[in-house]
Order: sequence, then structure tokens, then C-alpha cells
Amino acid sequence: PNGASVPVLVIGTGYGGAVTALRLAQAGIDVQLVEMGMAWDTPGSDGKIFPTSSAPDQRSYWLRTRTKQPVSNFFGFPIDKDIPRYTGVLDAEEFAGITVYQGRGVGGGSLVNGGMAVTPRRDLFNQVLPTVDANEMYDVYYPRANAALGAKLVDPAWWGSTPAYQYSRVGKKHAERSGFPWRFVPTVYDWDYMKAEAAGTATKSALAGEVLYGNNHGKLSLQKTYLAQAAATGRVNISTLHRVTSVRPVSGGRYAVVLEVLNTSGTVTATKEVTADKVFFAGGSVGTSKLLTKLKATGVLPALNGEIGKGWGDNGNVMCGRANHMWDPTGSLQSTIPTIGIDNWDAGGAFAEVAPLPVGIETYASMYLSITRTNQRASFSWNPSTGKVDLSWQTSWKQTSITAAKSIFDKINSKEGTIYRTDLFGGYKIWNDTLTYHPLGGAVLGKATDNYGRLHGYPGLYVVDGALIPGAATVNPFVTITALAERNIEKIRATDF
Ligand code: FAE
Repeated sequence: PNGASVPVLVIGTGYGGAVTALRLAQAGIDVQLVEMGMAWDTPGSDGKIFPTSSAPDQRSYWLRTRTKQPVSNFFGFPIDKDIPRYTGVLDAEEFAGITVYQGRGVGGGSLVNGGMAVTPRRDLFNQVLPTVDANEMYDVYYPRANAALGAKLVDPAWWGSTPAYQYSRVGKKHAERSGFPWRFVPTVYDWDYMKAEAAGTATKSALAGEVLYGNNHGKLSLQKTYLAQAAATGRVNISTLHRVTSVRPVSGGRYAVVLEVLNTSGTVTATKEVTADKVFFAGGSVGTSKLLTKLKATGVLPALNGEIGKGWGDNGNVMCGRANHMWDPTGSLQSTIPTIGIDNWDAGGAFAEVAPLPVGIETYASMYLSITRTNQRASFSWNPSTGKVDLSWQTSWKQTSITAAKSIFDKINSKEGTIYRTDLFGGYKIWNDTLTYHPLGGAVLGKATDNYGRLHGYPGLYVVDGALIPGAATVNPFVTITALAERNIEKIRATDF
């Protein structure tokens, strides 16, 4: 309530926020979580919490009046449509040079993501986080994170025979025939549930195209893992449709946090102020960076250092599709949960996930989301004339990523005698080079913060999310975000409480 005083306030309920809440609560500390999105625990009039993926409705998007589908065209035809403005689950946040997709609601990105739980290669770790002890991470914190997230490998025998992974098998075959190493990656989907979906004994979710606008079943989102454990301690409270707009120091080394209460149309219906001993920023790379950039520039937190808003990257994301021959169908049934990655990091700077195109009919398309090596980094800055935070990313910077991804797919196309699809992203584009699913950085570990996420200039303020990671993770990022949060909160709990 307005005027309340709490020991710990956590802004955001994604990976960083969920880890922080659980570990502090287990240590006997009361935690107040604040989430701008909805709870996603109540079915709509159709009896489902999340909408059908083939029929996006207002639940699909965060405060948009038109959908913005990452694969925007179907056999060349645009498929976006008007929807009512609503506090939906997927935010397609548009900056000048890039659209950044993010989850909104209790669970953050875990509500909408593909569930690929990938640990970076050990030999690449110090390129990702140079100031972090890799031995500690691989011995303690990655295993702890993967266990709590419920990351598991698909049963290879089932994978090898189910129609739902025909597209993955084609992807693997083509990688192998061009000499690229590939590997199974763990995921956070309940594999027994997916087998039951395939057998027709459970309500379909991954096998019904659900993922981008939420999974009604099967997905081990944070609501089912970290946040369920946190709730079980009895020490965690979550306020939804509450957006933090300001954090300022007050007497006694405490902080006043200003919150806007939203209705489901996104209108602010009330403003509250609460005080906290400690505030953890867990709004995700973009959410945390925007907030800190604004608070520094507007003189609310002037002692934050010059690294705030810097070191932001897109994890080198670029998307493409290939057109297979008639003898290589990818299947009309495609599980939305990817299971394999093609590793050409050393030779070409690309790790490509074999992605689904779950449209319910045979498309002969092989889809890929590539994560690539790129040194392009953008900065957030406060724009006083619009009252918003801008991002300096330029679309042309994706060329490095396209070149890296081509190191895999040009070779496969030439080996298979196939071509790129030009009917998926509009304008005959081969590459979707205008988006990222993996925003990282903006309050980088060891720069904007100390080596454990303590913000310079303000004791009691911490960054605990993807903003800490300097722009790239070499693979899909949520396991690294989770493991880093595990490492940092262990230290902070032991020394700052
Ligand atoms: P995040 O999960 O984004 O949580 C931040 C939370 O804070 C959100 O719930 C926000 O609504 C909330 N918030 C922000 N600002 C405020 C504020 N001012 N006041 C109150 N609340 C606020 O942050 N990663 C993988 O590793 N594997 C995948 O397969 C994968 N697939 C993806 C697919 C899609 C479509 C998308 C969008 C992402 C995918 N990701 C994947 C990325 C992954 O979900 C992302 O890196 C993490 O969710 C980031 O975790 P954070 O804790 O940083």
C-alpha cells in the first residue's frame, strides 16, 4: 500500500528478480516484488490464460493496437492485424533501429520464450563475463540455476521418431552434411507432458503452436519454478500492474520508490510511494537501463557513474529461413520448443538454433535464429524533449551478424542446392535484421556496478538481471542471467544483510 515501508523491494519478476526473491526469502528476509505486467493466473472468457498462437488477441501484446509478429508474412502475405490495446504478455518495444521483444507479467521473459536453457561453452565464458570466476560458475552456479529452472534434455529416441521434431531432424541432417557440429540443448519444457500431447492424452500446448504469447501447459515458466518456491516461503508478496517510475535516496540510507498503478488498458489509475532499505533492479536489460538512465539524467540519482546505459547489445540475433526440396518436408506438426543448435562459433562466429515454423501445414521451410559474435554496442540516453529514453542502435550494425550466419547457411544451401526464403519477413527480405529476443547490457557488471551488481554511488541499490551482461552471451541468455543472479545474491545476502 501507499506509504508502506519494506526491507527489500525488487523491480520486475523475470529471471533476475525471481532468483533474488527466492534466495532472500529463504534467508528469512521479507521481499516485495513489483511487476508492471499482469499475473497470468486467471483464464479469459475462452477458458484459457494465454491466447491461441494462430489467433492473437489483446492478451498477445503489451499496449499495442496492432500485432507485430516476428515472422510477419505467410507465403508473402502480411499477417499482422488490429487488436485492442491491453497489458498483454509480449512487448514488441520499438527503438529507432531495432524492435526488442520482451515478456511482460509475472515471470517476465519466461512467459514467452522458447525455453532453450543453454549454458555457454566453458572456453568462451570469459569472453562473456571477463571479471567472473568461471570455475565457480561452472562448478556451483550454472548447476544450481539449471536445477532450479528444471532444464532437461529431450529423450533422443522419442525425438528421433516423433513427427513434431521432423523439422529438427531435417535441420540436423543438413548441418551434418555440411560438416557443422550440432548439439542437443536442454529446455525448460516438461518432456513427459509433451509426449502426452503427442500421444493425444493431454491438452496440446507446444504441439498447438503455443509459445510467443504464452504456453497454457507444459512450459516450466518461472511461475512454476523459482517463483513457486519463493511463494512457498510465505515471505514474498507480488504487486502486479505496478510500474516503478522513480527511486530516490531518503534519510536513514533508505530509498523512496514511486509506483504507477495501471489498468489493463495501460492507463495510470493511481500513484504510490513506498520506502525500502534495499532496491533490486530486475526490469530486464531494457527496463533496468531505461530507468537508471532516466534517474541519472534527471538528477534523481546523480551519483550513478558514466557507465549507466552503456554496453547494450542484441546478442547478435538474426533470423532466416531456407526453402527445402519436396523430399525434405519439415512437417505440418512442429513443436514450438527448439531442441538443437548448430555450433559454428569458432570458424564463423555463429550458433544457430533450429527453430520451428508452427503454422499447421507443410511449408518446406527450415527456420533458424542465429546468435552471432558482434562487437556492436549501443547506449541508452535520456531525451528531454520526448521524456523518453532512446537507444543508439543502428539497423546496419546487423550486417556483422548476417555475415556470421551466412557462414552456416550459404554452405548448407550450396551443399543441398537450396535457397533462402524471401516470403517470411516482408519486402522480399531474406534476413530479419530488425529485432532481438535477447537484449543484454546497459548496466554492465564491473562497470556500472561492482563485480556483484552493487550500483556505484548508492549503497543498497543493485542490478540483478540481463542488464549486467555486456551485450552478448554466445548462446541464448536466460541460464547465464539466472546463474549470475545466483552468484551475486549469495554474496550480497552474506555481506550486505
Ligand atoms: P525479464 O525476464 O525481461 O524480466 C523483467 C521483468 O521486469 C518483466 O516482467 C517486466 O515487465 C518487468 N519490468 C520492467 N520494467 C519494470 C518497471 N519499471 N516496473 C515494474 N516492472 C518492470 O528480465 N532466452 C533463452 O535463454 N532461451 C530461449 O529460448 C529464449 N527465447 C526467447 C524468445 C522470445 C520470444 C523472447 C522475447 C525472449 C527469449 N529469450 C530466450 C530471452 C529471455 O527470455 C530473456 O533473456 C530473459 O527473460 C531476461 O531475463 P531478465 O531477468 O533480465
